[in-house]
Amino acid sequence: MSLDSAGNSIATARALNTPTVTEFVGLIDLDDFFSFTAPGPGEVTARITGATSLGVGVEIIRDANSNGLIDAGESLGSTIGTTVLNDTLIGVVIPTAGTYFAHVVGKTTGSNYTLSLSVDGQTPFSGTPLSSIQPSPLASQFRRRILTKAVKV
Ligand SMILES: [Ca+2]
Ligand SMILES: [Ca+2]
Repeated sequence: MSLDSAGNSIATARALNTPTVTEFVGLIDLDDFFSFTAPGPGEVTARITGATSLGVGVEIIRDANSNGLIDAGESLGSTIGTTVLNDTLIGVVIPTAGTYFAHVVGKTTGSNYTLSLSVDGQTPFSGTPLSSIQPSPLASQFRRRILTKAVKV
């Protein structure tokens, strides 16, 4: 049994709640998928450090049609195929708030790696909960109801 903590597809992506994660890719597990939430439009930096073999790359994915597959145009930026040890992916444009995926790809020569993600230099994983940035439809309905009541009274 594998101790793989990050699934091999969008559907089994591991939700990141910290800006860095350390994992392994290699012959027994060539893909790791992580999901993260962007609070709004911006640019993502994805840095690989700690790799001990060449070819550990990362791509940022937006599953725009939510079908769990990486369709044409859904890879927003990639260092997959890199020949640089510990390559960094810079300036990946995030068009809108939402869930995005970081897909780490390894080679048959196994390697540990640490993935560090940031959005516009800010970490999306700490501070104010991202969900509070955009009020939910229920919350605004509730607010409208209170306002209506206040006007009537
Ligand atoms: Ca995996
Ligand atoms: Ca898709």
